[in-house]
Amino acid sequence: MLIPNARELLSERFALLDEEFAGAVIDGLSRPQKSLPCRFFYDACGSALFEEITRLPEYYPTRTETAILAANAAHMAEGIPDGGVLVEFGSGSSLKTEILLDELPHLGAYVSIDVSPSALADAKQRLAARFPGLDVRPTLGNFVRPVALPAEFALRHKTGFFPGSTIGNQTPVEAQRLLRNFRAMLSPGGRLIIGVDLKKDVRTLLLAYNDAAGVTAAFNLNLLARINREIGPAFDLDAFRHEAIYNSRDGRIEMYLVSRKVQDVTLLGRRFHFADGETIHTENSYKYSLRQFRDLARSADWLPQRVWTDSDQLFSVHELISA
Ligand code: AVJ
Repeated sequence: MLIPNARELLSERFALLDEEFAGAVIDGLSRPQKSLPCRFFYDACGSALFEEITRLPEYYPTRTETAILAANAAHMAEGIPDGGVLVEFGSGSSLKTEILLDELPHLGAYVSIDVSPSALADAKQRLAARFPGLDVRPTLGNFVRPVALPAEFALRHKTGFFPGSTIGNQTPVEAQRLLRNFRAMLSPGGRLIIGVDLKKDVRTLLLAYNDAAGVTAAFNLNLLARINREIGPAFDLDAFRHEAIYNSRDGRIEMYLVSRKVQDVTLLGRRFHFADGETIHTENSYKYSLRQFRDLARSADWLPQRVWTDSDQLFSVHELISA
């Protein structure tokens, strides 16, 4: 007998809803350890909450990386030849990119890759005003899959830019695959400037993901709010709480939504049972030592070159070249 999977059922019966999101939610909630993919954090509401996180006193990564870029942009730009192409994976608002672009008056083109058409359009407009003459090529795509670059850039020298420690959301195996994809997209030759959050004292890490103002909690709970908005009213947000712990064995922050009571949640005609204290795993954020990340890069056929950090060794920006 043929049993259609959740995705097939959903796409036939609920043609109007975002089947990728709904399918992933049903899949994730059906597992013994319930989980939801962290890429779904970033709807309009979640993106605004993340912007707020980046300005929190406890959340050191964004301001530290921005300072590292500002202090070293001229050196980072050294490896980009005149007429070269800068390719950013998950470019969002392209704010950090401006720091590099300031040092690249002879850049051939800037290819911004993002899943959000509105973010791509807004960034292009702002960059066009600030860098007249810059050739901006917004490209719609998800960086976890290889994205086709404009054919005319096939033989041009390409430098990838992947700031924000977004690589930290991937398991080491996934991160290795992603780095290999980047290498293929940037060939022949190719260079990558990548931001990576560093291992550090557990207290600093925990505070960054358990802020006093509760913005990270709101960001995490927005996943349930988004399900309610886009798939159907299912979750009582007051019946779940945010939790972030540090798993020192795997070197990662883990975020969860914890059920505050025994409850059943019904979504698209399916019932999901929650025990009191049962968790939905929503995000991993891996932290690397300099050495660990350089080893990971080598395992993906990159050659680690320079690395820039802040004086407190909170965050790192690595320069890799294709092996
Ligand atoms: C955007 C993946 C780098 O892991 O620190 C911030 C996301 N989650 N607070 C991170 C996030 C909770 C962030 N990254």
